[in-house]
Amino acid sequence: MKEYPFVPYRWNRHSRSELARRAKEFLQAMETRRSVREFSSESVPRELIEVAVQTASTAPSGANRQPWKFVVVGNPELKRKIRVAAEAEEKASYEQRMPDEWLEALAPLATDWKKPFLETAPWLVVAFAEAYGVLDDGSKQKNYYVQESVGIACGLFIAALHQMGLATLTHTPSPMGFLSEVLNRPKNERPYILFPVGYPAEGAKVPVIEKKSLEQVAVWFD
Ligand code: IYR
Repeated sequence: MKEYPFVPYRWNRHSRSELARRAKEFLQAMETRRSVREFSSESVPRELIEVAVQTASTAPSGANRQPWKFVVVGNPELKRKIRVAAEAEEKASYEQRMPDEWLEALAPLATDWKKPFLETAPWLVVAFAEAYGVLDDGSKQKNYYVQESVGIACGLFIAALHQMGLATLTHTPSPMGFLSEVLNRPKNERPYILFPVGYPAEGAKVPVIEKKSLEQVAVWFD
């Protein structure tokens, strides 16, 4: 059997009080995050998006395959193309495909098929999931737990953006196949989530909605 190298795991031990302080500090920071649908057109340095993608890419993944690709679009013509294609799909969804039950569920968010943020936000970051890997010789390599892995990476991406003070939205135009075409992605990559990224617009509003309480989301056997 081949032996693979291991190194000691480096981590910091904190006192009980410091653990509690850090835990609450992070919770409080994340509690202020909201999905934003009104963006400022103010530019955002590319380096900040790079850091967010690097943070996302620290995510654990099945067999460490890191089956994600973050396609970052700042080009105005490409953003317009994406908006036009997304709105065409969304119009058909809202007006024909989504059942009443779904439309009612979305009512508190006041969303509709119009997606101006796809042009206003300085960056669109499209996360793609690699259904399988492609090796240098062109052969396919199996990936594992792709949905879970990319979901975790996207969660870290959202947290990174929020932590640095930028806003985003987990936008999932449906169906998303047009993103593969517009962005010229290979067959093994499937569009997963489209994130507009930028500063919130001056006076941006968000719907009044609530997160479930700890009691609602946790079950204990201690
Ligand atoms: N993709 C549509 C509809 C939509 C669906 C869900 I579920 C949401 O939480 C929000 C919107 C849109 O982006 O408008």
